[in-house]
Amino acid sequence: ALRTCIGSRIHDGDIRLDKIRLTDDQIRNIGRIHIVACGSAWHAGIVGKYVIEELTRIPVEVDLASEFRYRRPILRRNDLCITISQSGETADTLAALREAKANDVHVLSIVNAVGSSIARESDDVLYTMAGPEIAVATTKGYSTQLAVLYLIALKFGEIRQTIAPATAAKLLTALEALPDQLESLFADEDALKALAKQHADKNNVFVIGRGIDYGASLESSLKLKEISYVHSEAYAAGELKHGTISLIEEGTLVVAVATQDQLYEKLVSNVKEVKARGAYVVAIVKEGCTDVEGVADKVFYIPQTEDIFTSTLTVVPMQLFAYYTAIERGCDVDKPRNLAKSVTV
Ligand code: F1P
Repeated sequence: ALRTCIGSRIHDGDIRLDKIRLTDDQIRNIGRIHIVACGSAWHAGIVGKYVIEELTRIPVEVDLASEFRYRRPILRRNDLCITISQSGETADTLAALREAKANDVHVLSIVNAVGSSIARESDDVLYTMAGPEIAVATTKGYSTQLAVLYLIALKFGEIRQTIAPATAAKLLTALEALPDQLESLFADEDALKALAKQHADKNNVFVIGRGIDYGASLESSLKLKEISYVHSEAYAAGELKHGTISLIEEGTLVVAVATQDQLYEKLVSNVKEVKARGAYVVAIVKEGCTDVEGVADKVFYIPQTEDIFTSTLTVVPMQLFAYYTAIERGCDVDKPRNLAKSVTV
């Protein structure tokens, strides 16, 4: 799915965002972007905020659709609203879209279901092309939503000249490498299965990260809740000392995501803090960051990529971990309790 989503949009080094109606002038004049979504799509939006702000310098707000629609958001004509929805039928996201349109704001939607309500009512649609057989708990839907957000950020960055051509070319190459890199992560499947078996009785899991890694932590944590019914919380690692650290005790499982070069050392200090309180720490880092081996109990490596694209890779070990934890705990991963494929009311 990721290969189709990315590959079909890049031709000879140029990104084709299908036939979006936003003109280059409109893109240059965007004042603010509002990303609005629910669940995993909202988590994709949080990562998207970091990437879009980094590459385009457009300020981005990310809202839960269920909050946005009721809070009289401040919307201006040169703003852009990006809604994200796999099903294209989520009631709150649809209502948020209508709120944006009622304020004359252009709506660009990232949707999987062709012809869905959100797709039909949006000014522009970019399809994720993840296929019709989507699971209730999103996995490839999330990866492809991220990919479309990266493509938007790169394209807008080129148009607004906030990224140099050489940087854009380097990022494009990294983007095109992601599908193969994602596939390579399945080499760790057995190790993740064993880890899930070892920790299947844990009822509290914390996932910590900084920056983009915090965004990926939110999605990783949600997968554990959705399919394995394990209470799990994601925290921006810098928040630990503001109270959360009290929850860490002997044997608490903490997953530390540390893929951002500039934040890596800080995250390693956080790992030391939770280790000192007895946590069992699983670290997810980029290849080559081997010094964490002496600090964490278990380390998983993701291939080298640009810092802004790591979330595509870091969630995969956590999705597999959630999957095997669910199986160990006897949960039906295909029919998570109380969860609907699309929330239309
Ligand atoms: C949003 C969402 C999904 C979740 C579940 C319930 O759906 O929260 O992320 O996995 O299916 O709905 P959508 O707007 O992306 O279709």
